[in-house]
Amino acid sequence: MMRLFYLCLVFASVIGVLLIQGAQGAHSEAAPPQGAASCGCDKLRRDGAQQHAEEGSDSAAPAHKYSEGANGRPQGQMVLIAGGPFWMGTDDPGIPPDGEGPRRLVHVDSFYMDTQEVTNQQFQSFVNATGYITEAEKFGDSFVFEGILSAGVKNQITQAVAAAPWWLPVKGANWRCPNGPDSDITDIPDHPVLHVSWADAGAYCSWANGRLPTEAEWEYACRGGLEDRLYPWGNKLNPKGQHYANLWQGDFPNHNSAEDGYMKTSPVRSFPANAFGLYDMVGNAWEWTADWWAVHHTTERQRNPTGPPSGTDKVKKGGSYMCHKSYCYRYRCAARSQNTPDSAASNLGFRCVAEGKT
Ligand SMILES: *[C@@H]1O[C@H](CO)[C@@H](O)[C@H](O)[C@H]1NC(C)=O
Ligand SMILES: [Ca+2]
Ligand SMILES: [Ca+2]
Repeated sequence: MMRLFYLCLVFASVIGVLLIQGAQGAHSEAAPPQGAASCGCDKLRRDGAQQHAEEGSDSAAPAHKYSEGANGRPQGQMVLIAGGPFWMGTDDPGIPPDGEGPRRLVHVDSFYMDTQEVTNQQFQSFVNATGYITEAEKFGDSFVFEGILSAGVKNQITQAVAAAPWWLPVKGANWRCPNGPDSDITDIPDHPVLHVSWADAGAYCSWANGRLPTEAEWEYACRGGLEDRLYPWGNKLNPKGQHYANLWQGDFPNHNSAEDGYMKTSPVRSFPANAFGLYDMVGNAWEWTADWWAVHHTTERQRNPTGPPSGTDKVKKGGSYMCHKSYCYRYRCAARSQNTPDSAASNLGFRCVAEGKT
């Protein structure tokens, strides 16, 4: 415990500032009014993000490297998701510029899926076994929601992202220190791992004999067999007054009433599973998918679609504990958002899938 905490504090000596290049770039046009993109951290771009994207071979490397010697999955549980056709997307989009529509018929083959978001403890097992170093650790910083930073850390940061001022670039924030350098994961082993880039997530899944889900697989799984419903459990956000996901209640970003019991992330499986036995498909942490981002989709019937062949951003699904309807109505199965693959933040995690029976 002491050692882990020490590791976090080593980085705390200097709280730095990231220059956010291109924060007003291509995303702005796609973003809905009143900063609706905000809690999705899609305004966040690393300095030189473009350069990174072009070094494609770099980010692909870890997956291969760590797939060797993979020896079964730690702790986690997968369920078989029986394949079939489903209606992907919606003709009644909550956030039209996100490309939630049109509603289109898609078939996915059977696959196994983690019932839960990958946890800190699971990621620790991976790192213990492989010595993997995440991109945020290499960069030396990551984005943390200001509402979960300590005053000490917050006071030393002078620059935020203009379009989303509640995101602060924090030196020393990474999966081991998710709320900033004076935090650590010792007390939250069963919370979703955060501050993992797309390549980090892929490396973990590969090590665990899996891969990231396609957006179609993820959405099929989210819907849990229900047709034309907003959420994994139906159309009412809080059936019988119960909370079914870790979201934001109150006035974002200033007041989080935590009516659902959690100000930040919750332990995985804290809310009811959907009909497929999957927990936290919406809320808690956003989840990376394998697909590149695009907002125009064919209406032709598709089988196992994998998204566009290339792009600059990856699709993430499900929303997070920071999502409130007023700013980020993205805790719906059809909703989607995007980040550059090298992004990392205090509300972004993942789960893995594996090939199903053939
Ligand atoms: C990782 O390694 C550390 C140090 O050997 C050990 O204390 C810890 O229990 C390991 N964690 C997991 C999840 O394997
Ligand atoms: Ca909450
Ligand atoms: Ca989630």
